[in-house]
Amino acid sequence: MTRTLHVLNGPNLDRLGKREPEIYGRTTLAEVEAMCRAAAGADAVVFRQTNWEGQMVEWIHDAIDSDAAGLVINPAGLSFRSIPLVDALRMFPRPILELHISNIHRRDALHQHSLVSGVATAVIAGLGARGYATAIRALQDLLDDVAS
Ligand code: DHK
Repeated sequence: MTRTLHVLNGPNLDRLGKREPEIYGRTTLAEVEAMCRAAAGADAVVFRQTNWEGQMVEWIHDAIDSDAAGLVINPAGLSFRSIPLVDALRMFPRPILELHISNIHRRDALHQHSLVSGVATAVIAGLGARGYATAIRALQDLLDDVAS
């Protein structure tokens, strides 16, 4: 059976490629999506980005209701303040890979404490855009472990 992995991206990630390239690099979100699909291989990928907290919550509900096999989420700025996002993720019954392009632990105090990390299965930060492919492969490894 084909597994479906959801890759959700939060506020301002639609600006990747031109947004603070010294922090986020020059890879665009379209290129990130292509990387995710290539890394996923036979697994299907639902790839989404929103600047709206409520939309992100709705997409997590959709991942739950559509029986998504796993979730990669870059919550971006929502990481540090969104209780609704944390509450929604707590309902997701499968592995959650939290991803940050930058190493948030080396950044200013505002960007260091992710609330999402408290509900994520694992966290990847600081690998740049290639971290998305790493996250997809890590998610697949976790799912393969559960299946075997
Ligand atoms: C992206 C953002 O937009 C910031 O709010 C986070 C994250 C870091 C990233 O590195 O992908 O702090």
